[in-house]
Amino acid sequence: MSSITVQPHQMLERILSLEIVRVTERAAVSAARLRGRGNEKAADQAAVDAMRRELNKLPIKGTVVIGEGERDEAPMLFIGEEVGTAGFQVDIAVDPLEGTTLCAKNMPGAIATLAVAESGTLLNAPDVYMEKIAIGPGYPKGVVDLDAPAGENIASLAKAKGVRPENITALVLDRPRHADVIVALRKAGAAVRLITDGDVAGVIHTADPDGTGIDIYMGVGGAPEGVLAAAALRCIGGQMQCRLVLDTEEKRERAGKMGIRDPRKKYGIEDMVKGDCLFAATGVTNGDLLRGVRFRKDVIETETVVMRSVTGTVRWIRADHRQLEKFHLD
Ligand code: VTB
Repeated sequence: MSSITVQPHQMLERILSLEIVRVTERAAVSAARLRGRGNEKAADQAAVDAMRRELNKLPIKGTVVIGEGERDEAPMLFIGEEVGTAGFQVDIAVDPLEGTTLCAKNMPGAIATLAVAESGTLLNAPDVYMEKIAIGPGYPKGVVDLDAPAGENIASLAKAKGVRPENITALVLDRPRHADVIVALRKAGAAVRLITDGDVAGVIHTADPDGTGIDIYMGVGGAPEGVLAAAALRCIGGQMQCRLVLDTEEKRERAGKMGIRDPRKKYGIEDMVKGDCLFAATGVTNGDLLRGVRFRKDVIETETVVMRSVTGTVRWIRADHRQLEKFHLD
């Protein structure tokens, strides 16, 4: 007889790692119907509705800690909303449509994503900006630092990788606020790849530099997206440091209400995701990470990545959905 006993909550967690795939799949299909229609709100709402419906079928007692906004302003999947039928208590971070603009313009990189973790272990981040730096696995701890100049980070990353700075590529959101950092990165010799949106996938790209060509992610993006990306890196490895941008009294107060005592705190992955977690993302539009939803005559195809931190397993799931009537109800 095997001496290994699997606790009920561990078993549930294993089962959930496949169950949450359905959740992001359905959100992605609903959003994908609205690709290229120029209506960000409608696409987002479709993804939110589908994700909520699917989350409410899961055997969990889930609390949304990263969601679509505060209770008053967001009709669904608001922070504090309870989802699921009952059972093991979990924190849930959702971004039903990460890259609403990408979807509305039918540009690459929109995804439907979520993370699940044991109750009380995900950072309750307000919807503010967050400074971020991330690299993939296999480097000594502390090789890059959020507070070091961009040039220094590139030099030490190149050294650790055993290449010249010219062989390092940094991914940065294309925003005016990043003008200085882009200049500094190029001055240090690095190539800069710019994205218009989608820094959850952007951070994940650093985990596979050979496949994606991205060695490092740097810049200021959304805090909710930061927590989701941290959950992914917790599963696949890598380093990430972040700091909330709490530059007004109002934001500091909001953060305070969410339990944030030190507004200048530098968060590592383990500070944002304190325990084991699951992460899933399904492609909405085609992207480097995931293929977008394809509507064929009799089949809807989806592609999903699902990760589990306990084992570090990463599954790539291509699904053919045949009961189209079900999907047409969305
Ligand atoms: C990023 C990006 C997101 O928000 O987090 C960005 O990854 C940050 O906000 O896809 P700004 O757009 O204000 O710069 C998104 O673009 C989505 O809202």
